[in-house]
Amino acid sequence: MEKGLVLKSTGSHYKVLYGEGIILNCSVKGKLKIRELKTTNPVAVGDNVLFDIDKKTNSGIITEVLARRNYILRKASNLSRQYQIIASNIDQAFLMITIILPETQVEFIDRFLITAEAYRIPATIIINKTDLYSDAEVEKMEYLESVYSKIGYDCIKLSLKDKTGLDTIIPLMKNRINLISGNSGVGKTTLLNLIDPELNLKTAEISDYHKQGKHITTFPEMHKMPFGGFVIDTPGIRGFGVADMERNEIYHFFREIFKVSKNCRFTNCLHLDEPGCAVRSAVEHGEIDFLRYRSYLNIMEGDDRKYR
Ligand SMILES: Nc1nc2c(ncn2[C@@H]2O[C@H](COP(=O)(O)OP(=O)(O)OP(=O)(O)O)[C@@H](O)[C@H]2O)c(=O)[nH]1
Ligand SMILES: [Mg+2]
Ligand SMILES: [Zn+2]
Repeated sequence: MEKGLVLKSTGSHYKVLYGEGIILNCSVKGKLKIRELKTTNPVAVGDNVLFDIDKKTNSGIITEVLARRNYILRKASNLSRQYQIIASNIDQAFLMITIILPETQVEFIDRFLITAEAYRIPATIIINKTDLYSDAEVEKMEYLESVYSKIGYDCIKLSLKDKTGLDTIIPLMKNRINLISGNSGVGKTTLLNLIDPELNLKTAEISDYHKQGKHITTFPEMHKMPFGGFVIDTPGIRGFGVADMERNEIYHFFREIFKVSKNCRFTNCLHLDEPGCAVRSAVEHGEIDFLRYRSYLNIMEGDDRKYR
């Protein structure tokens, strides 16, 4: 029996790294030791697994997934209670956003951040394609930067075209397991190719007509970095169905809302229209940003059909 790290999962086949950098194709046969969580993918990128080597076919058979330190989940579909694990055992999550081409929605950012917050994964925002922005777009970028840095999320500005900002990101990624997420077309894979040109991963221009990415990366995949550590490139997602969260705990993961909520009149206040709500009053006084509060209301409404 060997122990390895899952680099890629297509749902039926897995790429596993073990020993002194050997990569082996693996599959799952028979019954896997099942965990408590109901997921559509029992083996995810980032999992540590035990496997047997089949000498005849030179492939592996995964027999057990070792306990996960953490994971990032999405709802598999609107109706089901099933979850999909995007990746596990992550040290740090980067959310790559763009102001235009494509335009990242604030609510998408917040859905990602609260998911990371719920699983205690430190999150950093990367704002890419700064070379494209007009004055108005720079203003919007700076607004978002001020909103998120005020509540404690680092924002790094990047232009992969001009190759500026990389020197800030690389030291943060060094010797860690990093996840990069974001809408299709923001430049996630382009970043990996710039860090390590030998990867030579597929990228594509965004569509002229829809101004959206073309969903080029189709499976999450972990890549070893030349400076030490790993980066998990993920398929662009349209949105994030908030997974595995009770309605009355959603506000716990909006840092600034949670902080102020201690002053609400009722301890079970949901910050909707209760009297004596300190959160609403902070929004009215501009201490909590209205866009963040709006994301909170939308998530509470539970309409996440457009966020998958
Ligand atoms: N102008 C400009 N274009 C960029 C920049 N970064 C990436 N691009 C372009 O954006 C397009 C999409 O980049 P990808 O790296 O394929 O995007 P992705 O996020 O991996 O997209 P998916 O795999 O579909 O999720 C490519 O044509 C890149 O060349 C940038 O900083 N400036
Ligand atoms: Mg990609
Ligand atoms: Zn309240």
